[in-house]
Amino acid sequence: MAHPWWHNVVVYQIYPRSFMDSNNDGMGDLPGIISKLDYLAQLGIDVIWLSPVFKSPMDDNGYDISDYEDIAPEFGTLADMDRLIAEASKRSIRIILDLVVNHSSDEHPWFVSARQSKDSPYRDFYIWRQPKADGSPPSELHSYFGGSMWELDEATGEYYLHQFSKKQPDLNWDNPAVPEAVHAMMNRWLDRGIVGFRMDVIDLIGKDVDRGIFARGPKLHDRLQAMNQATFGQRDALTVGEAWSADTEEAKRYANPNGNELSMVFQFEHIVIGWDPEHGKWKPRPFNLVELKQVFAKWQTELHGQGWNSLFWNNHDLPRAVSKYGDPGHYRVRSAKMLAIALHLMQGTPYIYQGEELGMTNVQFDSVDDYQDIETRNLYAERVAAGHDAAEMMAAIHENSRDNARTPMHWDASEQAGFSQNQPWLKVNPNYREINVAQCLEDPGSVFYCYQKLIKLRKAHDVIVHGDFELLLPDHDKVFAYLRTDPTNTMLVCTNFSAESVTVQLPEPLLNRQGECLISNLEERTILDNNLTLAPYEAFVIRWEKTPE
Ligand code: TEU
Ligand code: CA
Repeated sequence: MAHPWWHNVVVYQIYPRSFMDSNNDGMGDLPGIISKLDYLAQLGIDVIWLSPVFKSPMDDNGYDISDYEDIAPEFGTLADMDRLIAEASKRSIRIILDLVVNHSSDEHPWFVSARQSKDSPYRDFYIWRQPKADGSPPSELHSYFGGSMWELDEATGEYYLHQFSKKQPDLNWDNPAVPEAVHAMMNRWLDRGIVGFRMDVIDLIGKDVDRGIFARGPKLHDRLQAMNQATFGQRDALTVGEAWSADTEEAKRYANPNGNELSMVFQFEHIVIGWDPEHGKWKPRPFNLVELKQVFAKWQTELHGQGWNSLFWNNHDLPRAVSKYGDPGHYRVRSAKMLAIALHLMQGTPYIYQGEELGMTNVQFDSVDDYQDIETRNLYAERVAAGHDAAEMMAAIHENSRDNARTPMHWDASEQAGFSQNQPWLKVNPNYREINVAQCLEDPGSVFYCYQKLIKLRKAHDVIVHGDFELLLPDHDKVFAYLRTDPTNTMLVCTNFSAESVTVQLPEPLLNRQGECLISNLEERTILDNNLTLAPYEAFVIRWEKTPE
């Protein structure tokens, strides 16, 4: 049976404003990305997911699009985009774009027209409701970026809905003209040579506002099936939907192997278990490995053969993995490699977020004014005004602000990390002199070469792509170990998520058999004793031919 091409690829996410600045205006851009394609080819990735590069007032760094058909001038031109597609293709790298169609910018011509009059042909592209009798918003809903989800439009006297900032009005997917316009736009980009989309908050497009249903709305899957049929369905695309609301049952609908919706979704269960149920990311919970393993094992086993997983620790909204789950101080390199090994050898398509392959860390700016992210700034102001402790809020920002991921990429040890000759839009992380691409490329023991090897292993060993998954030692609070098996291979992945040495007992059939060490972050291991002692943050992988009885 032929498997889709995206089963054995690795995707690399680029956040364009922070990747590489070619013209020294302090902002990353498309020519900057083109200049680093050889680096990405050396890493070995197959696909680039480009965060939004479209025209935008940049209220949410491009997740507020004012023209889906054109490139933001700070990032370049359509000609640069064509050149990026062509140059990437020469290196066998394909591009997927970020599709942000739950909302547009309030500066999109559709919204500009819509707010001019209730009779505008675009009025119904957005979601308008009458104020309550006392003039207050139609409901109490709270936006993700602070304040009400409803904004009063003075001119026409109605409120419009925005789940994110008030400069991101939600599109009205109940109006058939909206999907029609979106599908046509998607097809134009596919015709231009991109191979798919990462779909921003796609689980929100089926919403039923008056019944208070936002995620997983009643029309969601119909709309995705219609989109699939009208656009990428015939094109052998890679599509990945961002779906914070997805559980495994839901993910099996999105990523059904018959292919009538999406290739896969980003689910976030492994992320939100690290947050407080009430205060969310602003009150992080201590990391609990047993819980994390349960979540991974559930997704691995339930989607096996019935869907497809995406594998990620990081993206542009999340803290750096080595800071969250590893030890960025004493064991930065070793724990970053351990995390890469633990993640990449599960079943699914791995995503690497720029800088993760260097073991880049979180940043701690002293002042909230050094943060640029709209969510961080708004929520800090809102929560401190509501009486939350400012110091506690700063600590939460240090742990979970989206700007942890967004500081400029570290290319070398020169001023501004080689990202720009000028002051970047967001300050660089001061640790760039030790952690950067130039250093990694010189050091055979760097995090970079571990990622490079993991990508190569995926191409060489089908058991990584298609093998069964079995969690070992489920109750161990420091060790994450699992088996991948197929009719001819057994692969053991064994990782220590702690700064202590730990001794474990692995199942009898694995002991004393000579195998091949596929990868490790300390010395090679080819055989297992009765009592296996793992060093702090040690990770290794052994493969045996034939399944043990
Ligand atoms: O993210 C969805 C989202 O809900 C984020 O706001 C994120 O969950 C938040 O940080 C949690 O506290 C997507 C994009 O990835 C994000 O960058 C955008 O800001 C957002 O949609 C709106 O387009
Ligand atoms: Ca620039």
